[in-house]
Amino acid sequence: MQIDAPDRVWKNGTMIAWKDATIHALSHGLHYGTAVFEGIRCYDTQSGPAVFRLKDHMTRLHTSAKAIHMTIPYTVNELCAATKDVVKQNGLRSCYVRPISLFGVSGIGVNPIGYPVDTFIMAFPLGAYLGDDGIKNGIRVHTSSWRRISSASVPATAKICGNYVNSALAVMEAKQNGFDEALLLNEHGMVAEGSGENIFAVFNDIIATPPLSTGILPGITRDSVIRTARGMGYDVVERSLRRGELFLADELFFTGSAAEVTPIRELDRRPVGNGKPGPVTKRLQARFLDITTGKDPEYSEWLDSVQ
Ligand code: PPE
Repeated sequence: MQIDAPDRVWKNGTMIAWKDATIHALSHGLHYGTAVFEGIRCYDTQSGPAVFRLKDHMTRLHTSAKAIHMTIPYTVNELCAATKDVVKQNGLRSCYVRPISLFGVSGIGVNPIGYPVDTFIMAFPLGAYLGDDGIKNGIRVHTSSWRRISSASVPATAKICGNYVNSALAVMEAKQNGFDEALLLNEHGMVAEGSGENIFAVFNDIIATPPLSTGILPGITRDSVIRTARGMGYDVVERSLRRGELFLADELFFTGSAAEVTPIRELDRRPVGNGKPGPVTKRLQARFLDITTGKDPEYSEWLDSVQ
């Protein structure tokens, strides 16, 4: 996915030029995947740009770091302030924010304890992650031959860069097979998540999504959708789902900071429902858009104004 490079990037407390936002080739995070990141959206609202659930994302960055024994030398509040600064200094209104912290250079070897930690925060405009047609009409998904990495091997529920080789393999396979996105099952064959999204299924107006114990990323969009759907009167259950059950669902959709609420119109060459985004998905998608763009006062605390 192409992006337009902004002017400035935040690195370890100072603003630098985009072209200088580089890392050394011997960085531990590059060699061994020992880095953690976030994906956050900032929306254009009536009161200026506002970042969606910024504090929750930065808290998750810290939690992910803890899982790999990394101490980010900036507090959650400092990272939130830095994010707003990056958005402001680049004159952005609606954009995607990508913070990343990695173990840098010290020597060679797998153990990074005592290595320096570098933190970058980038922000740039980003359209619909799964395409304009995808967010409107739904996407075509296939079940990956790759299983979601197990929490028995790595902290799979943390947003660790190395974990994403699993996602990259799955999405490459999906694209090569002519699909838009992959769905991964976990090591026990239960439905887990997309390469960069959580999944929801609708059965007779009951909304189901795999529990965190499946080994999925605890998505902030997932949490937002669960809470708003319950507030709208829907029954939302977190329960294990089998692949076969998904073919019986009336509706399926993905959630993610990048993907937002994206309908799934086809799974493994079977139409979902009538092959068009269903009413529940459309209601939740519209509600999510209202909330993120500041048109819904009920969840205004989820928006952090950049001004
Ligand atoms: N599962 C995975 C594996 C995942 O990467 C994401 C976010 C989610 C679920 C949804 O989590 P949340 O964003 O908190 O609702 N994926 C990020 C990275 C996408 C990318 O291409 O990079 C994102 O959406 O920002």
